[in-house]
Amino acid sequence: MSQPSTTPRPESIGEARTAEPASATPGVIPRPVSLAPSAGFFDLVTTTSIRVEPGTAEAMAIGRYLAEKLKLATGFNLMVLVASGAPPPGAITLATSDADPLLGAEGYLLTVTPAQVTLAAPHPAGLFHAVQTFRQLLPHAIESDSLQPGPWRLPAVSIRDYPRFEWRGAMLDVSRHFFGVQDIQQFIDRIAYYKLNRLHLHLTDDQGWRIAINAWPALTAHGGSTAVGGGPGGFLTQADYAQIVAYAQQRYIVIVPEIDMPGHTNAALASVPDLNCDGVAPELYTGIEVGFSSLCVDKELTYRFVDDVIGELAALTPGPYLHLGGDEAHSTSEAEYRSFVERVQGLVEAHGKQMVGWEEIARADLHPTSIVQHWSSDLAARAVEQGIRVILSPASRAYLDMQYDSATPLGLHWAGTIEVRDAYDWDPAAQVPGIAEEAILGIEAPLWTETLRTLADIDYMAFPRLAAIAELGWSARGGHSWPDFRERLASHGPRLAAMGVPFYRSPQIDWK
Ligand code: NGO
Repeated sequence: MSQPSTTPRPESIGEARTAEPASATPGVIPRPVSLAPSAGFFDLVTTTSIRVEPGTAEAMAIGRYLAEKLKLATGFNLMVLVASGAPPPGAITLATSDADPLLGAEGYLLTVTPAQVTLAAPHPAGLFHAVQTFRQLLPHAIESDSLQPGPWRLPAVSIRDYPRFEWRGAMLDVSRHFFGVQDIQQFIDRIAYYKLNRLHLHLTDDQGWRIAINAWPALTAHGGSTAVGGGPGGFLTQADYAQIVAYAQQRYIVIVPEIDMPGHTNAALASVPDLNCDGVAPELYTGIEVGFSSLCVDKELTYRFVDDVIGELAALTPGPYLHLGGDEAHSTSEAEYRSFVERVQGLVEAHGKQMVGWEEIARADLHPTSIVQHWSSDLAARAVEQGIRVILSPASRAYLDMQYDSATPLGLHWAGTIEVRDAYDWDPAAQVPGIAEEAILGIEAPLWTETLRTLADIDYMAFPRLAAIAELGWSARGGHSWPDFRERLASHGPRLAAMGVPFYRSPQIDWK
């Protein structure tokens, strides 16, 4: 699936400051770059057709996806057909030809008139995002998976939209507690609704190794057999992983797999005795301390192991990124840590991928194509000095595992508590001294799962904060406004409820 990587900066289009008055913005999240309401409504009815231009298989797939989504609540079997020429009244048209190339890899136009709807984008990813906006213009009951009464009416509107940042991600830790294919797919659907385009999977940690590696079967056979608190654990087969990748691809989301190293490796060390410097495997670990484990960085076997793991994962991963973790390697000396990261960088590149790592990797000599992920210090600014781009995941704003307040039954609070406004009301370009807009590849919200066991737990911690992070990643800086976001978010309460998301009903929002 094509996913061009260049996104125009708002300045190049000159619309960054076309802020609408708050009251004129329907409840679309992330807030579109520009939105002009006009008179009247479009009625979605049984005879509405979805028309796709000839020769665009991806647009056809998006048309079918839209029809399937709309069918559940409306019961309509909308026709999806290939057609050219002027659309008849009552049609929804998906078009990629002649769309303004300045909209970039993910931008789109959405025009709703009483007679028809047009979704236009130079690339299919933009059409997919336009579909999410279209859903958000319909009544909230459209998100239900059972038949609802309707009517299905959208306000006439003209939207021009494209993202501020190229990387808009969420991270899910499937190591501390294991989450399987179904849960991950549900999470993918939720994040796609808010136009995120990266899902970072934290696949390994001290408590569990969750991805099958054919050359080292003990990793999952033993290392995947438990979890925090001593539960049964679990792991993804390579077929499971491929299924997740394909599901994400259909939703224009790139999977970013992470194998955390050299620290956070107790599950591997417990599974393969030879990976330990003394050849003795430790016990499996089910607590939540960090920083005690390390691969044996002086052993050649370590690099054969890393090369095998990276090689198998790279072969399964169409996206360009491979995350090697690199955080909290407190049991590895500074010199050893640096030489380890530099050597692994070469292995990742030898398998045709770009290395991503937590901010600690900025201590090593990095290539300009490597990517550093900020989470709690100013280390990433060092990488920027080396010409490297940064993903921002400031723990005090973007960590979805932090409690909302001291009464939140789940989560941690080492980085403070994060209410919805804390998650929303910050500017990425002003967050870390030395990391300005140009150095920021994007934003990502990590969800660590030491205290989370079920999809309902994930939903409760992620929503609504992930909607706030999504808006920071997508929407123009000039349109940032807490009062405006707060109002739009209120209208997402019934939407999330219709999807079956047991979200946190923050007292900061007057939920509808
Ligand atoms: C830290 C740590 C993780 C924890 C998480 C909990 C990073 C990058 N390493 O973030 O192992 O799970 O905090 O909030």
